[in-house]
Amino acid sequence: MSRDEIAAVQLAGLRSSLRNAYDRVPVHRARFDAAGLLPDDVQSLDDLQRLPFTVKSDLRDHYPFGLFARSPSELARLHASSGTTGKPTVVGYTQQDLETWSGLMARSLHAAGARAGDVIHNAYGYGLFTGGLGAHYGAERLGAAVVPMSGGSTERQVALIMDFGARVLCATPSYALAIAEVAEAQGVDLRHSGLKVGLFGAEPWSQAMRLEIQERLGLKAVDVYGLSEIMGPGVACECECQAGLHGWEDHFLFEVIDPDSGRVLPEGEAGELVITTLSKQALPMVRYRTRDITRLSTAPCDCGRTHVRILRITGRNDDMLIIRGVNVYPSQIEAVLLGRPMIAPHYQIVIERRGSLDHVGLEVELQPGVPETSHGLISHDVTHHVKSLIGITVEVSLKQPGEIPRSQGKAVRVRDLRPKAN
Ligand code: DLL
Repeated sequence: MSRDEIAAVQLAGLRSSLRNAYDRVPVHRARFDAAGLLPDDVQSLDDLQRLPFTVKSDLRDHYPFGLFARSPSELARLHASSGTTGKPTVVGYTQQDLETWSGLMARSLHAAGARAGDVIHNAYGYGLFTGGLGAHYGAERLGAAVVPMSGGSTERQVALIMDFGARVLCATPSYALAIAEVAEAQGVDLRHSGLKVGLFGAEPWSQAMRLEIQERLGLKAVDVYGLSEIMGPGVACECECQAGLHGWEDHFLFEVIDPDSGRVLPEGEAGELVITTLSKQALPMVRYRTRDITRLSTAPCDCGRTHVRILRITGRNDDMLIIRGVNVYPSQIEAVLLGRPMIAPHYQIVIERRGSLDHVGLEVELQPGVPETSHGLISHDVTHHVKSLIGITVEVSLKQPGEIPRSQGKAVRVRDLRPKAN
C-alpha cells in the first residue's frame, strides 16, 4: 500500500475504534466529551491529537476490567503483566482479537524470515506473560510446527533445538545468549544446528548484542516489539533487512511525543511512543503512552514494505526495569521490604549482567540491634517474598544501619550496571 492508502485504512479504523471506546467504555466517553470530540467528528488522523492520552495507571485505577469494551462473558482470554504496585495490569481479548493477534504475529514471523513448514522453538514464557502464547499462535497460523518450550531447563532447550531441527528461535535476547552459553559448555555448536532465524524482544537490546547473538548462534537476529496493553508481541517487527521494526499500521496508529509537553514530534525525532489501536474489540486503547523511547521513519525499506519503521527502542522514561524479560517496578520491591519489622526503609537494587543473564542484588539495611542469628532468616524471607510476589530471584545482602548511602535529593534506589541498548 502507498502511504496514502495506509492513511485511508487508518482513518476508517480510527473512527470505528473510537466509536467502540466511546459507546462501551464510560472512562473514554467522559474524556471524549470533555475534549469536545465525538468519534463521528474525526475527519483526519490529526484530529486524534485533540484527545487526551491513556496511561498505565488508568488500567490500575479501573482494575481489573474498567477499560474493557466487552463484558467478561464475551472474552476469550486474559493476560496480565506487572503494575507499579501490587495490582497487575490486566488485558483482555475477544476471539476476534486473538485472530488478529495471531495474524499479526504470523506476519511478523514471516517478515523475519520464518516460513510455513519450519520448526519454531518458542522459549518465551507461557502463562500470563503475552510472549509465549502470542508467538505460539502466530507460529501455528503461519503453518509452522511450534515447540512450546517456555523458559527454563536450558540444557533441554539445547537438546531439543538440535534433535527437532528448529529453524526459528523465539526468546528474549538475553535468554538466547544463555542458551548459547549452555550449548557451548556442553560442547554443542549451535552454529551447526538448523537455526537460521531468531525473533528476539520483550527487553531492550543493543546492536552489539545482536552481533554477538548472530555470531554465537549462527542465525539472523531480528527485533520484535510489543506490549500487553496494546496486544502482546507482534505490534511491530523487523524484516530481514534488520533496519528497524515495521509497525503494523493497518491495526495500530503510532505517534512519537515529547514526554514533558505531550506535543507530537516530527518524524525522526526521538521521544515517547504513543499507540492507538484501530481494530481491538475488548480493550481499545486511545493514545496509550508506552513510556518507550524511540524514533519513527516512513522512509522506504529495502524489503518493499511501506509500514512505518520504529527504530530501536533505546530505553524507557519511567523507572520500570526489565529483568530477564520480567517487568519490575522498584516500588514493588519496596512494598515487600517496607512491610518487614527488622528492615529499615533504605535499600538499593543492583542489576548486573553475569554472563548473558541479569543478576539482581538487593542491598537491604537492617534496623539497629538486629542479632546476627536472625540474618539468615531475614534474607530468606525477603528472597522468598520477592520471588513469589514479583517473580524474580534476588540475592539479598544485609547492611548495617547507616551503610546504604543517603542521598541529598532523590534516593538512588537502582544501580543498573548492565550494558545499555544503543
Ligand atoms: O514484552 C511483549 C513481547 C513479548 C514483546 C515477546 C516481544 C517479544 P510486556 O510484558 O507488556 O510485553 O512488556 C512490554 O517491554 O513497553 C518495552 O518496554 C519492552 N519491550 C518489548 N519489546 C521490546 C523490544 C512484552 N523489542 C515492554 N525492545 C515494552 C525493547 C521492548 N524493549
